[in-house]
Amino acid sequence: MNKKYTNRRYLDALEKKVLVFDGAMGTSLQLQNLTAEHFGGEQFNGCNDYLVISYPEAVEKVHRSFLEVGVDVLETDTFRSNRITMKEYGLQDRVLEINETAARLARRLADEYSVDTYTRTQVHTEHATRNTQQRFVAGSIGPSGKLPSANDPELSNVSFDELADVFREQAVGLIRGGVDLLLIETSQDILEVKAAITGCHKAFDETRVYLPIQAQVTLDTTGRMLLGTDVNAALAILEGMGIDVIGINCSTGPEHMREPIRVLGENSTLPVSCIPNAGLPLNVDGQAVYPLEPEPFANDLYEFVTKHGIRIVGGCCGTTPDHLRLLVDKLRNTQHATRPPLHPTPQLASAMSAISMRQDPPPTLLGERCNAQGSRKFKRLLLEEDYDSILEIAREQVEYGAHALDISCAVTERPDEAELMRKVVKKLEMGVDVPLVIDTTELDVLEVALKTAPGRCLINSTHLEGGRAKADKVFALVKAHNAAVIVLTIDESGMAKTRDRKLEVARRIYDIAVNEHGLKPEDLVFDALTFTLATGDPEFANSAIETIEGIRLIKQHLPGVMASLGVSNLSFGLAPHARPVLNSIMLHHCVQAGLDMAIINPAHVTAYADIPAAEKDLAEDLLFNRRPDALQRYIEYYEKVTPTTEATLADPTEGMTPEQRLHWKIIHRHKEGVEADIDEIIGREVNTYTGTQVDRYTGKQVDRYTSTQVNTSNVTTPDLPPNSYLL
Ligand code: THG
Repeated sequence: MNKKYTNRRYLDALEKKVLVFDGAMGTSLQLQNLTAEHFGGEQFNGCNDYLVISYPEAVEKVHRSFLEVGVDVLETDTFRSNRITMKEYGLQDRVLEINETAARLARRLADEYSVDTYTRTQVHTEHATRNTQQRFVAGSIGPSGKLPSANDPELSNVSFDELADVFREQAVGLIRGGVDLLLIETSQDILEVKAAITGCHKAFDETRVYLPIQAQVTLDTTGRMLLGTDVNAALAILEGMGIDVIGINCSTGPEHMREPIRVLGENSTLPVSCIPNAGLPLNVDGQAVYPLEPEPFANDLYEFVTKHGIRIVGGCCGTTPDHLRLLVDKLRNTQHATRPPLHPTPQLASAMSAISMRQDPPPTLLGERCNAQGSRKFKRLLLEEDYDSILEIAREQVEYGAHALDISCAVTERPDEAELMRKVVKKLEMGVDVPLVIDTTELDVLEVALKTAPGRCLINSTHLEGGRAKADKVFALVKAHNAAVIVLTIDESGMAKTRDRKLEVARRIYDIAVNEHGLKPEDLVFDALTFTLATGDPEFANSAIETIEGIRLIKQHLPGVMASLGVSNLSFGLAPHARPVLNSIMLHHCVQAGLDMAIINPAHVTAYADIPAAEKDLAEDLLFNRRPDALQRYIEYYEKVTPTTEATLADPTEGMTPEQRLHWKIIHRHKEGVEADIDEIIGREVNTYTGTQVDRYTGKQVDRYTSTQVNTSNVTTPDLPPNSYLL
């Protein structure tokens, strides 16, 4: 579905040339040595945004200084003109007026200069060429000063809806004043960016004026936003939110933006903008001084355009008309680098970082233990509201290899699932660096989760059991919040049991989601569902086969979509120690058929190659319904095997030497503790003089011939195919 724009002049111009934004407003106003009188009195002193009302000449002067050097886009002087920030000056009820006034001012000047080039050409040359430079106005929307995803009670005491409404109001003022685009900039908290985008969309619906949105985050010198979000995560979270340009601005000079700009240039399907400061500020007598000269500033941005395909550049704090003049001159007649069309792999994101939804090798493991219906322990902790211990379960899942975490807070004892979900999501988003899978059947719970999670979530799940009304609501939420969604193959006549029915239901839901709601096939993850094989009910004896083949059909016939499965359902009812092998074997065959994701306890996943042949045969007999007594034989086998206790399951590397442990972690892809193991191994420096090793941490001498020595012959390499984890 193509977006409809009331005014797409900015986007059209962007197709033709690199666009240059103006330079600093704040530092340029400072140079004018304005007094309290200019600001309209002591109570507004220092409120740059109020100048558009109290002394617009000052703002006009800055705008003109940049138009004169040839920039394409003016930013309105409204960076702080939202209700929350303006409250500091008691101006919270004049937000609409300030934004509209600022936008009108910039609009008038931009229009004046749009024809100016033409007139001057006529005056100064004999053969006037029509060379009109269009000038645009970007409505500047800076942060509110709140940090909705932080833990700080004061800074985060604002809801997503409140924030969205604050930005809606500002956007309405800017739209009324005639801006060409809305610019969300200098964002510190990715959740606030989502709220701001949501607010802009609301403003479009309210004014019936639909404009492009450019969203820019601010990264520190380490490449992260204030609360830790890196640029890959920002891209994954924002790209599908209905914005038109993504970029970075402020905080550093261009030199520190090189790496994130390369990442955006290579991975963003949207045009990318880059608006740096004139270097990192120096503190000179308590004043911020921006030291980067025009030449290196313009050179770096020129490189970003020609090397990384950046389409929009400009200047933030400390940049002067001289910086912008040089930039405009350097970019005259310069084309941005083009790149082959991107086929990005779909991503999920935590608040910090992004992961591919298709892990290589597959599958993406969605840890199942944070589920009040699937774990007695989690349920107890939830009822006790022991969020620290819940975080521990989550971390443990991640340590065992979970790439994302399935979260379900439905408990019959409590009516407030939404509030429990909000608290768990908030705790986990800041406590574990993996994306969240929101497992709920309730729309209100889903909405709360999406408004609390800074990351890009996967929703679990929707289906057509009660018709399509509810699925329509879920897809609308998916679209509005740029989530991905698991879709179960269930329709009005129940859970699809055969491979063909599974495909049929999947096709129908695909059509609704993609063709009617405008979701991308990559946003959909089909769950072909499986029944337990533990009942021995002949009706379900082929259900694993139908599920495996259903996955194959769905992946074949619906290009772009992914497939997931709640694997443990298969072994419900079997003795706990009999379940992991059956689950692991099922997982292997599903992955062969095209499964991308598995909801499973990662601690219980065993690589196919590590399962003894006898157990493999027993499990496959049952899975593929190869003999009538398969279930009985499977159960009997595990009755004879002593159950492994949870304690030993809890640490499969217990008792291993550091080398064995490292090897185990590498083949099982557990990155946690790998560095410590390596340090421990290489840390035993060999003292050549005495011929003994000294442990780097304890300083103790280690006998070379005890079991703790480096002895690679201890490490056996199982016979595994390349890239093998589960295959
Ligand atoms: N598809 C999708 N989502 C799902 C499922 C699915 N979500 C829920 C479930 N199925 C997957 N999650 C679990 C979680 C736990 C168990 C099974 C599936 C489980 N728990 C043990 C039990 O109940 O016996 C352990 C109980 C305990 O520790 O107290 O088996 O299919 N999309």
